[in-house]
Amino acid sequence: METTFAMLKPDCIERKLTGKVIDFILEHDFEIQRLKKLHLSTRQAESFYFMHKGKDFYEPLIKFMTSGPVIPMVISRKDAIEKFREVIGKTDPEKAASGTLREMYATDIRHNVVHGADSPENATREIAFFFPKIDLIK
Ligand code: IDP
Ligand code: MG
Repeated sequence: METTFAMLKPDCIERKLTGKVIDFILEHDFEIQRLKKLHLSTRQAESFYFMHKGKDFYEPLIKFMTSGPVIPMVISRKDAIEKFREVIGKTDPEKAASGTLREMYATDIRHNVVHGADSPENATREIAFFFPKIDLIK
C-alpha cells in the first residue's frame, strides 16, 4: 500500500462532479484515508504551487484555485502515486488518454478537475500541507 495526495479543484465542485470523481477514485481501488473541504487563500495557493511561480500560467492558476472551495484528500492503494497520475490523465485534456478523469471531465488545460501528486516527495509535502497533524496508523 502506498499513499498519495489528490485534490478536487474548484471546477469539479462548481460543476457538481464531486460524486462522480469520488466514485471513479473508489472504483479504481483507491481508499480514502482523509478528506476535507476548504477555500484556499491566495497565499496558500501560491505556497502549494510555488514550483510554478514565474510561469505564464501561474497567476491565472492561482486565481482559479482560489475561485471556490477545493477538496483535498489522502488516498491509498498499491502504487498509488503512479497509478493516480495515470488515471487522472495528462494536464491537457486534449492529450489525456481515453477513460481518464481529465479526458472525461476537464474543460481545458487549466480547468482540469483534479490534482494528483507526481512523486513520493511531493505526495509527502502536499499531504503535510493540507493535513499537518495526520497520523495514518497502520
Ligand atoms: P499537473 O497538474 O498535471 O501536474 P502542472 O504542470 O503541475 O500539471 O501544472 C499545475 C496546474 O497548472 C495544472 O493542473 C493546470 O491546472 C495548470 N496548468 C499547467 N499548465 C498550464 C498551461 O499551459 N496553461 C494553463 N494552465 C496550466
Ligand atoms: Mg503538477
